[in-house]
Amino acid sequence: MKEHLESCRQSIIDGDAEKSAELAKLALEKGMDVLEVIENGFVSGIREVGRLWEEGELFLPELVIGADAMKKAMDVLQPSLEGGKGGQKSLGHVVIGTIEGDIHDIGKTLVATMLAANGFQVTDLGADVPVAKFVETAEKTSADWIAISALLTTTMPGQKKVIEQLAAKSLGNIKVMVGGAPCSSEWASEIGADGYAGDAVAAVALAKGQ
Ligand code: B12
Repeated sequence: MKEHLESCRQSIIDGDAEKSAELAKLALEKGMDVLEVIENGFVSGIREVGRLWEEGELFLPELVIGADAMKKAMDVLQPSLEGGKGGQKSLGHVVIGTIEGDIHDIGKTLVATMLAANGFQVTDLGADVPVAKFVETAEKTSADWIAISALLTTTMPGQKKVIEQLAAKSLGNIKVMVGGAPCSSEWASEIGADGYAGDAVAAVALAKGQ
């Protein structure tokens, strides 16, 4: 198990998409815990890529190649996370997306998948989503939650703008959760969000009110 996780991590650092997809398939065949493979294998790899890039040891094209390898592995694993949502009564409706100016969508998609797998109806608006689009969609669909991802310090203020637009339209009943690497519970309180979660499992617990 440990060795496999280490190989998964390394395939992302190496930017080897063929290998990462193959290791993801192998993990499924071996019946490994998919969430553990994602978090302690592939996610650990992409975070290391980010760290190496920040330290100037990798260049932007290598960051892009690492992200591509990550996506290929997620494409293989995501369907098995989706199991179990059929037939369940919806626990609520969540409108999710990555805020405008920000194209990071790996974590957001993982959160969306986990919410859907745990019985929420999810409308995924994708990445680089305008503030007004979050508000309009949530209003139209009578959503319970808006979940906003931001991975850049420069795009985090967009999360606050969504909350301000909701208040301006008297839609304060729609709850807002925020997340993404630079976010925190302090940030959530500062902007008046209803919650912050650091990973996809915590996001599900938050939406369930746990
Ligand atoms: C992969 C990656 C990319 C890929 C993105 C590919 C894609 N389609 O997503 C590419 C190469 C395109 C990219 C581009 C850029 N990137 Co980038 N990128 C990353 C990297 C390495 C990993 C992000 C990732 O996917 N992590 C894996 C996922 C699973 O984790 P996660 O996103 O954190 O999500 C989890 C939690 O945060 C949480 N979560 C996430 N969203 C939400 C939402 C809600 C509501 C909740 C509750 C929870 C939640 O749950 C998730 C699952 O556990 C990070 C480094 C890092 N440590 O985050 C840098 C990083 C985010 N990037 C960075 C930068 C600067 C950029 C660029 C500006 C680089 C450039 N000069 O062009 C561009 C920005 C482009 C843009 N306009 O958005 C910086 C940001 C610095 C900052 N403080 O603002 C980072 C931190 C790298 C660094 N260490 O400097 N990047």
